Amino acid sequence: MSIYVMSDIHGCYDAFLSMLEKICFSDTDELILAGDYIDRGAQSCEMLHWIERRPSNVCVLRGNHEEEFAAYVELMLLLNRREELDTDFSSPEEAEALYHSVKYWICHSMTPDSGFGIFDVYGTIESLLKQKRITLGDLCRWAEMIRKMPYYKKLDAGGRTCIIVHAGYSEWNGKADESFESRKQFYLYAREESIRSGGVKNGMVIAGHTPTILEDEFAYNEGKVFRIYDAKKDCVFYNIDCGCAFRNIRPEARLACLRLDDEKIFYV
Ligand SMILES: [Mn+2]
Repeated sequence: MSIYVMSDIHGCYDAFLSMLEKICFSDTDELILAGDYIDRGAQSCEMLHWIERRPSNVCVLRGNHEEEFAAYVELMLLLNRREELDTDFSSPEEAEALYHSVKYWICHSMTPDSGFGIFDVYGTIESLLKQKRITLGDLCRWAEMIRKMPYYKKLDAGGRTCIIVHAGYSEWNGKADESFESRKQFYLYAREESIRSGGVKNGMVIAGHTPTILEDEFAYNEGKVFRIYDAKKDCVFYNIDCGCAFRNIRPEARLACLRLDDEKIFYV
């Protein structure tokens, strides 16, 4: 009976399945996934289907890529309503037509600084529509599933208060960090601020979001899990995003899994 944590699978469904096999994940174990299941890798659809049918001992947290996916679906629904397009929720063709209307709308009526200028940045929705023939009904169901994903999970790990979150966590009231508008933003987007401004007293923060293959980032660790202890805060910080979606261009990139019980790390 163990607790495992993974993050930033980014459409690497095969690697994810290999990891479950490697750790011999069973019904008596618990798995916490710290977000970013989609985009970059080729198997976003497989990940969405797996999450939808996940067993009850798997906890799925929200990543910035899920948050953005749900916002894109919201944008499609907004245009569908506003222009009275009356898209059939069970038709792949009509979902694709709506997608192109949104793209056109974005290009022609929105200015980049209006804040709406971005849509389907990674082309994930487009490939789901074209290659997997998904419908607007599927997209809405997944957006709904995302809205139910919590931002973080708190548990006790060997006497430490352990927070698992996509990017960063701070205990302080108000803003976690000056450069973030809200706490939600910090949970989803913090990078080195996660360690600089975040943390839990007598605790542990396990996050992903910033691949440890990026030389310019604080958490750079040649594609291995990054761990640092801050004595002042008495907090252990983990970055477990080892950049698996970059495997084709970076041989050191891989998927990592942390077993909380003994802090053992597995790689595939
Ligand atoms: Mn992320």
